[in-house]
Amino acid sequence: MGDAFNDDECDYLFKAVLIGDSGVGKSNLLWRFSRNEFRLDSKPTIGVEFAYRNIRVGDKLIKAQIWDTAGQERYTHDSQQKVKEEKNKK
Ligand SMILES: Nc1nc2c(ncn2[C@@H]2O[C@H](COP(=O)(O)OP(=O)(O)O)[C@@H](O)[C@H]2O)c(=O)[nH]1
Ligand SMILES: [Mg+2]
Repeated sequence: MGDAFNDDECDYLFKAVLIGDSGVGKSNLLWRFSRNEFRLDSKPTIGVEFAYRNIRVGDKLIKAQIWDTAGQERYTHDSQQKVKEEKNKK
């Protein structure tokens, strides 16, 4: 979905993390946003997953990188680690 362009070409890169209790619809929100899909039988997210969507606003190219986390407490540490790792990359 959205226009195809790579990291170097985009004017802005936005990173957002979805957090919330398990089963509230975070993964479906992300699927709808990135692929325009809805899943009735979605499985719990393990750890962290992410998706991109490229959006053109006026003459600016925006890359939205959305992180989806698992709501369960036992994955919280993993999620925080992944987010930290990703932050350090840029
Ligand atoms: N009817 C309805 N069901 C939804 C909606 N969003 C999510 N669900 C359902 O709620 C359940 C949990 O959704 P999921 O996206 O996996 O939640 P997550 O655990 O927060 O990622 C799934 O069975 C989805 O199909 C919605 O807007 N409407
Ligand atoms: Mg999920």
